[in-house]
Amino acid sequence: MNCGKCNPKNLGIDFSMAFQPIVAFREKEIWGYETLVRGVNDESAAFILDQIDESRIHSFDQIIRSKAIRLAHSLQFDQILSINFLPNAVYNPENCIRSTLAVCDELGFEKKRVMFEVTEFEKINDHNHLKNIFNEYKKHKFLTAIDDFGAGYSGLNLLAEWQPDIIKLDMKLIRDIHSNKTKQLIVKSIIDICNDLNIRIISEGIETIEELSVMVDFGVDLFQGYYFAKPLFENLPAVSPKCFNYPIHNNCVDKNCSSLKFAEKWLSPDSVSRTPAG
Ligand SMILES: [Ca+2]
Repeated sequence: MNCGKCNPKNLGIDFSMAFQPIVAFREKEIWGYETLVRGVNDESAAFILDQIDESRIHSFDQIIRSKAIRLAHSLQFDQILSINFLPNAVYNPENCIRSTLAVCDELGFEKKRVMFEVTEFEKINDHNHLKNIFNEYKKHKFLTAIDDFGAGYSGLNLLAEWQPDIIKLDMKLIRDIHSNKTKQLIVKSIIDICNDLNIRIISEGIETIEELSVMVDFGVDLFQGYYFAKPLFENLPAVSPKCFNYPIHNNCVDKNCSSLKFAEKWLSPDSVSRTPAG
């Protein structure tokens, strides 16, 4: 049944995808890949998104999903595939998921490996609409995530009404967190809430070992960011095994430094015996 809102065959714009790894730090392995929209010649996401007006948003959202799943299938990885979706592009949650289900069925792509990240949720006034979409996804065993958590105004309101599987902490909260006590307190509180609600956290935008070590010290295990790998066009970026080495603060004199505490933990007998990622 087509509600008439989308016509994926006539989008009129071609685009592709880049992949960025999400790592499980303690396990020293790649947990999943987020797909990011790119032009067919690796132009930025903005280059494509600027061409998507209101009339094409429904079709665009449909194509993103099937394109991401088809590309992931051709790259033959078996981790999580994370897809950004536009809640305002979903007209009817039940109908709009059908082509995604069809692609999964056609390729034998397990639904539990697909995670949907909701973007721009601060612009969504209709939380009921989003809850309906998420409920529909959960029904089909897809994973759900709130993206950029902490960046908007409605994150906590949304969380009070609906709990996803994953929260992706916004990179602005992570940037220089090692030298910003206020950010540490805010992030720690969010982590405590998520622990109580049984929600896993992905810390986005990790760029330095100092940022990483604070977040590891806070008990976070899933990470994404340039520290590990930049997105790669139509391919899977490698993550250097060096990224999983414990951080050393050569010049640090602070005995309570989170990096030092982390290093001690990291050197405990059961953590050093793990196999590094290839
Ligand atoms: Ca995202």
